[in-house]
Amino acid sequence: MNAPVWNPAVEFMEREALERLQLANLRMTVAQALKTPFYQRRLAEVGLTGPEDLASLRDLHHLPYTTKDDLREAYPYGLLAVDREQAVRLHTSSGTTGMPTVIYHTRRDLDGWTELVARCIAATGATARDVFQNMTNYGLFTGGLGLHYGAERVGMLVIPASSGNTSRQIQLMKNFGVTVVHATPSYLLHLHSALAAEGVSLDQLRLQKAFIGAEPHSEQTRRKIEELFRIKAYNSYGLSEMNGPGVAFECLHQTGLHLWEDAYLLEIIDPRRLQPCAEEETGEIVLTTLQRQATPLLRYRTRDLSHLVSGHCPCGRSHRRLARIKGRSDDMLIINGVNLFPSQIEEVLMKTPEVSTNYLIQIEKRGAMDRLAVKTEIDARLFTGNPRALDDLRERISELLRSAILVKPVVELHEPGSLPVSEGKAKRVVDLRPAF
Ligand code: DLL
Repeated sequence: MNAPVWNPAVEFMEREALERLQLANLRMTVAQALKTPFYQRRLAEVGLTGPEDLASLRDLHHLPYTTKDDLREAYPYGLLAVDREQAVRLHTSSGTTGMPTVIYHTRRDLDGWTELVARCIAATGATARDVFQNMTNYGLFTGGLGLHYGAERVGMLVIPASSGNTSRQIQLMKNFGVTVVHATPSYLLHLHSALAAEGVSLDQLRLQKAFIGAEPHSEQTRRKIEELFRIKAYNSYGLSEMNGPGVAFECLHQTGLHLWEDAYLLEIIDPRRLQPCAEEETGEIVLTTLQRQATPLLRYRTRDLSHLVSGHCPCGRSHRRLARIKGRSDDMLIINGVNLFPSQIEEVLMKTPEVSTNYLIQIEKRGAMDRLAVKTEIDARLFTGNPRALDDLRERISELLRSAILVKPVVELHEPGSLPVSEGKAKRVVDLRPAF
């Protein structure tokens, strides 16, 4: 063992024992799911009458998938598997892309979630000696309360700052000697660009670590955050349907995100054929809850794309690792017939030294053709009145993008602070093409 750890018995469990535990928990989950009319119907359709029909983990493939649309249809109470009195909290999705979805928790569910988040935090080496500022929204969004209770369980001094009010965030960090923060990567980049205006230098802060997640970001963005703040930034993956944060997290070694396999059964499938992907092949993450009472979910299709990292992590944990999320199967862009992901554009931008911290991708229809514009803020010092230098930079970025995504975009260079900023998840793509 070469790592700080919260629950060694589970985190270093031998694979065989872990799989036995998964099977027992899967059976419990199916029994629990059968308490909802939704799953009674779904499981009857595939001829499954009870948990005893699952002889091994391989039988998972007989279970039906669950989709976001299923959750929407079951809204508000259709997937509640316990008596209303046993549920003590609910979280809903924002509903910005349609009807909201809801997840209920019993006391035991909340305790289990808190333990998972505590595990994640401890795996990065954070301890009760740390002062932790949680910069994500407290409320229905799971990043606020999820991290909050996990951090308290670790024993950190928690500052529940919530999102927004950048000037206050910076003052809190400075006044309380904050050592660890939690935020979306886009917000942290924004916060860095606000430090100077607040008259605060890095030397006045005690920051050592950031937990970043809730939105796709590239390795280059992580490095940029690490360099700008001179800290370590750990990737955190989760989704409201699987509690929220605490599903998968990087440990000290930053070699992929350990997915807690005692709590979630992981599959990676080809989203078209609905068949398992080969080892290390990129596909859609499908998750089954293994410990939840109030809202058990079977084979939930996350739409998130990733692949498994092969080999063993030096930390010694037996829980497998997901590679950084590449994007969502539904945020793939098709530009004049070429498929690409916004993350490919971000990767190029963030390794271009002149580019600062904010960018926006805009797509429009021009006649029959799609027009891709990449708007990016650059270092203020480059606006020297020499248009030639800016033209060269614009052309260089455009060419770098063309070789990465096979489409040559129109690149626009903007001064820092001129593109819209979000306090939570960044909205990086504006698609103005008419919907058919
Ligand atoms: O974003 C939960 C969360 C809060 C995770 C705080 C991490 C930190 P939702 O609002 O339901 O829940 O959004 C979930 O966000 O399906 C992914 O598409 C995306 N996402 C979350 N974490 C990452 C990440 C929370 N580390 C959706 N990298 C997921 C890339 C991420 N995408």
